[in-house]
Amino acid sequence: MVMLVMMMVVMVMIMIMTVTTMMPIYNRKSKVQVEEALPNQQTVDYPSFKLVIVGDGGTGKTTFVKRHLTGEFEKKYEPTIGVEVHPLDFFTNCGKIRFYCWDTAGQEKFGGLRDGYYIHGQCAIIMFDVTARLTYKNVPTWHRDLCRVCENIPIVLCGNKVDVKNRQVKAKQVTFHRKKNLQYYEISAKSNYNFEKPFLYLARKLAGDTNLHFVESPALAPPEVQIDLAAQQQHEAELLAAASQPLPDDDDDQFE
Ligand SMILES: Nc1nc2c(ncn2[C@@H]2O[C@H](COP(=O)(O)OP(=O)(O)OP(=O)(O)O)[C@@H](O)[C@H]2O)c(=O)[nH]1
Ligand SMILES: [Mg+2]
Repeated sequence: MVMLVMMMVVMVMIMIMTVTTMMPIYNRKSKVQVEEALPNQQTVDYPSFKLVIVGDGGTGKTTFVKRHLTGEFEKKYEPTIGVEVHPLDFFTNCGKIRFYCWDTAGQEKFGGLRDGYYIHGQCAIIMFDVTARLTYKNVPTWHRDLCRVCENIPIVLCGNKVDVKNRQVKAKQVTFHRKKNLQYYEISAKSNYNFEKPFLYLARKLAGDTNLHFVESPALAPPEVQIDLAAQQQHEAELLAAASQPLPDDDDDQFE
């Protein structure tokens, strides 16, 4: 009898351990992080993920995040100090999903914790500015630092400000994502161009469902500028054509 009870206890313990292990590990980590970062915010009962946004100062990270959140375009450049966490909700055919966007400081002097902000990151956006070459040149460093802390997370590379006519980084010159197996999108926070694409890509990866789609558009701030769609389509076509070309050996070093 005693043996039977003991066996039952062991079995129940094994069952509890199995269920706990099978719970989405991402969510558990995320909840702890959220509670630490946002002590006064309620956590939600639908899937939520920590999204780390990195990239040089001035590339448009804060502007991008705020399109969704406040409907306000930050015209004056105010460098982020440390990190700001913004919860962004999206509606998918599989239900609601929340990204806790950790909008980090790009400027070294305002970086503070830096690596500390990446811990338990579940997905990431690396942003550069197509009008400033140096910001693309620095992408490998952001990627390396991020991957040291967060191994094997889905990452999107975003080239922002494609609304600007005189861009310095041409679409076909962007090759880093191909080397590191990242997704790349050309975006313009100012015109809302491709705003949803990075989030959709990450949501699909995190859900493991390539058919996941958004069923409702998030409320966005009205576009500040109209993008020249014809010109942009040309850039996208060049990007596509470049993708079928062999990768240059060390173009990141040569890119000036
Ligand atoms: N033309 C254009 N300007 C943009 C766009 N996105 C952001 N900007 C401008 O770029 C400047 C920097 O934007 P921020 O969003 O503060 O940059 P950040 O990456 O958060 O900078 P740090 O907080 O220092 O890391 C601001 O003056 C924005 O108005 C865009 O899509 N197009
Ligand atoms: Mg910022």
